[in-house]
Amino acid sequence: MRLKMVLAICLLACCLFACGSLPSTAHAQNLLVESEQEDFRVITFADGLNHPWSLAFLPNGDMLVSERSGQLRYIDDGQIRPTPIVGLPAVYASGQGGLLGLALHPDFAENRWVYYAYSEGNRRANHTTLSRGSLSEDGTELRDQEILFQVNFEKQRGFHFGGRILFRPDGTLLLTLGDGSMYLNEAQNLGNHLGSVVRLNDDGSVPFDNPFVSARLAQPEIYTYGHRNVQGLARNPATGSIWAHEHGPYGGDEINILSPGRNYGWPRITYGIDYDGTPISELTESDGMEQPIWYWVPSIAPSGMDFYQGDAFPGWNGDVFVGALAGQRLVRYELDGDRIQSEEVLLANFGERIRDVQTGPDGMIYLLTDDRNGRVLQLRPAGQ
Ligand SMILES: [Ca+2]
Repeated sequence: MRLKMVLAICLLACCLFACGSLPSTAHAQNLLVESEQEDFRVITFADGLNHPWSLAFLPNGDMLVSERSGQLRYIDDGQIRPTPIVGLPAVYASGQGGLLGLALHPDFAENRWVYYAYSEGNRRANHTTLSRGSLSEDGTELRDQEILFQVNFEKQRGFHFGGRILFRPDGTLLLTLGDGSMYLNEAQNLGNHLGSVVRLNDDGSVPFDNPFVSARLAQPEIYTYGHRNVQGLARNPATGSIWAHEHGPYGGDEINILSPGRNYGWPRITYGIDYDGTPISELTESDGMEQPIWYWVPSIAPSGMDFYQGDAFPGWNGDVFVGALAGQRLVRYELDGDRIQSEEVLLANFGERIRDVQTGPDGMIYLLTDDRNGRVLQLRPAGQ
């Protein structure tokens, strides 16, 4: 990126922070960014969303967006329908909890199934749940709701729910979970689902080939464990590997490649320390525990991840993009198979917490910003 562009973005960002009363549609509208491989514009595609969390594209190009406060919104040509989709259950919307990840069934065009993760319960007893409902043809209602999975541990307070959902080519799905924050040691306990990623059939039943189906005292849904709070999940199309990133404590956010039955170490090994400065573990590695393929010190608080494949940005094909909340950036990694070769920080002076990253059917990249007046941003080639 040329220096003058950096300066221009810094100046814009400074102005925006100074002018905090600007309506969100005014800020960073149609910003031009020059970067290593592609020059692009950042367009406000839709705004007025209450802490949007997850974005899913329908086959017709329309979008569904979850709002953490519990609404599921339908976006039609950049217009958010004023009435949220009806039929969703009550969610426990507090702290990091609420309506979280979305995914469409691979056969959505036939069965209209929308899968969604959320926290339910109350301050003293809550857990992550996965449900599905069938979206009416007019997109106004979710029908035939079914609860497919619930974490078997009632935790307190609104932290570390995970909440990303990914369908694999074999028709099963993965759901990421968190350690519940006050229960970090439970991430090593296979007797409950805290701190794990679970694998389910599309109807919520347990796949026969899950790694712990025959293990005594282990929950059969568990696919991987030893995670802290996983909020990014995507499949590398070049290798078929499943990538997941998770929030560390103070430092030590990680990207891991998920392999069935493996232990990713939290809290026994970590590259982070606790928020009060005390060590969580002296160890960064240990036998029988997987190493991350990438970690961030200091933390960026990663959320959302997608591998880019599309025609709009040929220079980015095969790259993986990661959003960041506290780090307020979009990060791009160039890969060789499952190895990260280089990192480029994008939108670093943009002043937005990024919650989700998705490639659209049009090849544009879409981001959700985490804010009370959250937006859908579109990254489009500079010349368009
Ligand atoms: Ca780890």
